[in-house]
Amino acid sequence: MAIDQLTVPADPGPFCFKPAHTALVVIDMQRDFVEPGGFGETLGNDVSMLRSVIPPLQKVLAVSRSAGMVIVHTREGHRPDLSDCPPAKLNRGTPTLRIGDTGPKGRILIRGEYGHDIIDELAPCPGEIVIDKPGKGSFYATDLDDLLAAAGITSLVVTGVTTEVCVHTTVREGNDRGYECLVLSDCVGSYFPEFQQAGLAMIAAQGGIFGWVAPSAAYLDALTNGVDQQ
Ligand code: TIU
Repeated sequence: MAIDQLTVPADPGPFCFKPAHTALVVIDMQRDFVEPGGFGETLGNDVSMLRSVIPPLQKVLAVSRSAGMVIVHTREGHRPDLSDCPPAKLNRGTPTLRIGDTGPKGRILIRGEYGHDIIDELAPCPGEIVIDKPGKGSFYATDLDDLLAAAGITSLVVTGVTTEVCVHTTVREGNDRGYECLVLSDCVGSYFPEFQQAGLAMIAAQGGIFGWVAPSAAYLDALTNGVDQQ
């Protein structure tokens, strides 16, 4: 019998979800953000800050796959001719290398380059959805909403990097589109510890203004031991 509804103890209250109608979303776990020589490092960040999410995320991916859930991976990046990169993004800040420049892992944040792809530890399996997005949010200028609707998805379990940038933007976009979003606190990472803390607090504040927050252990416990509540 298929599991109907499960409950995860979460902040600000229980998160109820049906695995058959829930997608695990893994945001931008690309070499460009979590390995040296990529976009994240060119912005002046210590990319080792993000690596703690990899082991718990591997476990979450494995158990979610076993449960037969829809899996979505996203990648932030641009066409080789930069036609989808607005000047406002291209010229922002004072990075050591700009988007499109050649770094040790290929052209920074460009589709098809080694640095743009997802890290080996979290590589997508055949049949999983991979969304290439030009912005911070996973819905802007992508067909994610259409794909989720076609799959009957109403809830999202959100993971990846970075908490206050692409994770937040995606959760806000998803929440506005009517998806119930659970963010797994140890499976999202920031280059800034204070933003990690504040970013998670902002999601669950005001009765869950954008969604719910829980550690991955609570989600995994529900998926593996959860009582079917029909
Ligand atoms: N710089 C930063 O924190 N994040 C991004 O630019 N993109 C994502 O969050 N993926």
